[in-house]
Amino acid sequence: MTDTAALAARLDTAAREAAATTQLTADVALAAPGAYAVQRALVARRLARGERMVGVKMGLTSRAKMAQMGVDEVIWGRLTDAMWIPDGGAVDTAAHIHPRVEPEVAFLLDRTPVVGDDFAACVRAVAPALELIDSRYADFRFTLADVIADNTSAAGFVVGPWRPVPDGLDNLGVLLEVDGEVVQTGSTAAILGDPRRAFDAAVRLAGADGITLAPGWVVLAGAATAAVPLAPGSHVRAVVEGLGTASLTARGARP
Ligand code: 0L1
Ligand code: MG
Repeated sequence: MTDTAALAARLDTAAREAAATTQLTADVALAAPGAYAVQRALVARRLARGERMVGVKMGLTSRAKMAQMGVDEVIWGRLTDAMWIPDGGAVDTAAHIHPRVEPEVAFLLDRTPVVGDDFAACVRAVAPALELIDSRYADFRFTLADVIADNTSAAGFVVGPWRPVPDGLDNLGVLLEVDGEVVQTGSTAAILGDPRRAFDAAVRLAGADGITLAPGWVVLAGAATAAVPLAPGSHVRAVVEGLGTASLTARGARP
């Protein structure tokens, strides 16, 4: 039988000590339902330490990432207040194993949605965002079950200024800049064809796991480009056409 609590403790320790662990699936048979149970137990440990849930994130939302993992369904993870980095704030790279950043779009919920609810009726605002991901597995290598258990690599997120949702969200240009240089370009179309679909997926998948999405919560829709490593001393900015920017600085001496 899978020892969910022990697997969650192993991932929690890896995150807290910024020391990679081996893939859980190297030791136990794990499929998606069991992996989500580990994720639940993992985040429960954070909540027991005083953190609180502030939203959910969608992962593997681009065709490229899905193909890389050999799946055709998105995955999701839990966001807590301790993961929320103020816009323009600092991240301690030494507190992470091999952090990466990716540009995203964030939604602010106005009310609790149920499956089939209309996006416009449930979402109060949209913002440019950055997600900080950090796999707790060595070499950033994992199976689908491993990454689900690891809270889909969630480590932190930045939300830029909220603004009312514009009419078209499905093809906004996205830039990821490091130290003022554009290192990735993309489009919000890379997020499930339209980031609003990430909202539907969040309602469906988190709801199936018993999560009630609450007013004021954030839904991180997914990445619009590949993630890039976060180097100490660097300044990273996401620019989303018509929405604005979100940024962070990585603390630490430049290599
Ligand atoms: O947010 C994401 O799309 C990450 C999902 C997990 C895969 C990865 O860590 O790249
Ligand atoms: Mg992401």
